[in-house]
Amino acid sequence: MRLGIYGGTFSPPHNGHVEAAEAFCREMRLDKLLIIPTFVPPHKITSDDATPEQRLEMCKLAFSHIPCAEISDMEIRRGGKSYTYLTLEELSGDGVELFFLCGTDMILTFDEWKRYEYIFSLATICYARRENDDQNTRKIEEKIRQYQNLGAKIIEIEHKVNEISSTEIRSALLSRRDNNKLYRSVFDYIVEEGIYMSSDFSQELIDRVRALISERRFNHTLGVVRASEYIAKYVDSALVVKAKHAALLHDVTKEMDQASLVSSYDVELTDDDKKSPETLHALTAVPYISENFPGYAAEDILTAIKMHTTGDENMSTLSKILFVADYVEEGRRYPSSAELRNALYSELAASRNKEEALAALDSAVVASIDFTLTHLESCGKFIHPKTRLTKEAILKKTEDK
Ligand code: DGI
Ligand code: FE
Ligand code: FE
Repeated sequence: MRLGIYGGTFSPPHNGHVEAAEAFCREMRLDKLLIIPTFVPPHKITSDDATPEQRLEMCKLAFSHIPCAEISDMEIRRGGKSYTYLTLEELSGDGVELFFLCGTDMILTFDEWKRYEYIFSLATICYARRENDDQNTRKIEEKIRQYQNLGAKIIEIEHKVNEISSTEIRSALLSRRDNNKLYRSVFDYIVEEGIYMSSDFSQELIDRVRALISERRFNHTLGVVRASEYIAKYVDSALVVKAKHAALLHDVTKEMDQASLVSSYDVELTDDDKKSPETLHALTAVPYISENFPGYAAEDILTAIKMHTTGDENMSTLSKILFVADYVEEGRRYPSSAELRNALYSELAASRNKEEALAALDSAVVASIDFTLTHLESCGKFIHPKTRLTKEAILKKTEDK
C-alpha cells in the first residue's frame, strides 16, 4: 500500500492545503492519504483559536471529498511535540510504503529535524515548490543532494504551492468575511462555532479599527492582541480582556497626520516629544480614543496606550504587557523580536507564580528597550529620554528587591 502523510496545524485548513493534498494523491498514486493535524501546546492557543477537535472537524470538511483521504488524530492524541519520526515509525509496517509531503521551506531545514536520517529510512520525502521560491533553486538542489548522500529518497511533486497565509485568513474571519480561500463548509463551520472571532470584541469594534488602519497595520494589531493575551494569562489573568482591548486600539492613530491630531486635540508636547515624531501616535491615540471609542477609554487602558512606544518610569503591569507585546508580536520581521519572544514565552511557561512571570516581563521590557536603543542609535535618531528612564527604573527596582 502506498500511504501518504500530510501534517500541519490546519488552523484553518484552506484551499492551498486541499490543492496540495490532491496533487500529492495524484502524483504519487497514493492508495491512502492520512491528513494529520499536529498537536499544538495549550500555551500556544489563545481563547479565540480552534480547539484540536475543531481542527479535526474542519479537516474532515475540507479534505473528505478526496477519495483516499482520511483524517487522523494520532498526533493530537499523542500530545507533546509532534515529532515526525514517531508518526512515521507508528505507521510503517510490512507492505506499507510511506510518502511524506513537505514544502520547500521544510526541505531547507530538514536537517534540523529530530532523527531526520531515520525519517529518510522510513519514508520517501515528497516536496512541492512554492510559487515564489525560484531564487532558492540552487540552495534546494544542494540540500537535496546532501540528503541523497545520506540515503534519502526525494521526489518533487508537479504542483506549485499556492501561498495562502493562515494569518490573513484569520484576520478576514474576524469580520466574518469569506475571502474565497476556504471551503464554504469550513467557513460556515467557523462562523457557527465562532472560532477565530474574539468574543472579547464586538463586530462593530473590530470593523471600526480595521477601517482606520492599513491591512498590514491591522495584522500587526491582531498579533499584539494575541501576544497580550498570552502574556497577561501568566502575569495577571484578570488583565486579559483589558490587555486585548488596549492592544486592539494601541496604533489606531499611527497612520494619521500627527500634526493635525496634535492641533485639533490640543495635545501638549514636550520638546523631547517634538524631537521624536515616531512616538507621537501613542500620545495622540489618547484623546482620539476618548472621543471615538468612549466605551473603551478606561484610564488604565489609555495610560498603557500612551506609554506603549517610549515606556515610562512608572508603568503598570497592563502597560508593560502592551509594551512588550508590541515588540514580540509574531508578525514583526526583525530577528530580535523572535529572539525575545522565544525567551519570554519559555520563561513565562516555566514560571511557578505571578512574581516569576512579572520578573520575566520586566526583563523583556528592558531587553526590548535595549534592542530599540541599538536600532535608534544605528540610524542616528534622537532618543526620547523616557526610553532610557524606563529601563533604568526597572533595573533599579529589580536591584532593590
Ligand atoms: O507603532 P509600532 O510600529 O507598532 O511600534 P512603536 O509604537 O513602538 O513605535 C516604534 C517606532 O518608534 C520605531 O520607529 C522606533 C520609534 N521609537 C521608539 N522609541 C523611541 C523611538 N523613536 C525615537 N525618536 N525615540 C525613542 O525613544
Ligand atoms: Fe505604536
Ligand atoms: Fe504597535
